[in-house]
Amino acid sequence: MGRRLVISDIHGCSKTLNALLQKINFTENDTLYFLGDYIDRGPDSSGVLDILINLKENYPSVFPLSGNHEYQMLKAEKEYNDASFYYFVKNLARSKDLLNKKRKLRKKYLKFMKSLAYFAELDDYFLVHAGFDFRKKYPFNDAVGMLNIRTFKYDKKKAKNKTIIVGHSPTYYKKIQKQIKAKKKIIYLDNGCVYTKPHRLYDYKKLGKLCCYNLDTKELTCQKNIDI
Ligand SMILES: [Mn+2]
Repeated sequence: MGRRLVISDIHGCSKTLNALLQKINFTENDTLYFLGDYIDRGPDSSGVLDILINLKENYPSVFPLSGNHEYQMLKAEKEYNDASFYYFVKNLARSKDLLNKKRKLRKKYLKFMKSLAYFAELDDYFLVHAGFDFRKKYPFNDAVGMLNIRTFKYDKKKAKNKTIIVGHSPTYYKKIQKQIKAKKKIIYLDNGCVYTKPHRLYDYKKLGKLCCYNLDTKELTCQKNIDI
């Protein structure tokens, strides 16, 4: 039996992702889930998408989910005019490398981002970028909630008593370990790999790693950021 592995927010850190894939020794026998937020902030959004597109093409057991950054990029591409779209990508998202010479999203990235599911349900887990707003009648149809919610209350019935693995909210390394050890029903896996410098909200010394969680052995393997 292969492993079931989950990797959270990569944010343009392609070297760090490659190093983590090496470290976990990913093979075709493994099932690998990604929790979204592949692009923006870091230096190489296109490089991260290239890795994921390549993985997905070569391994049927790789499942990338959408994050709020992919969702926002698609929304901007659809709704903004040319000038404001370029401003958004260059200055706000900071992922100009996703564009072609005409300042449009490159087709392969557009196609990939459009293909992303919002959550995955396994026998014993739900995987989702941010979480579920269980106050809603249909939390699994609520894209905005699944991609953006910060804290949410676990609902045993709606979650079918399954453990929920989320990214999105930078979580200190020790806290990630604690949640796993305590067998929490919600596990925040994002150690904010792009936060490698002093930050107004976070203690960056407790962040800066890209983590991979093994859903069966509960083992956590992390790679320190090597992109920035
Ligand atoms: Mn996010």
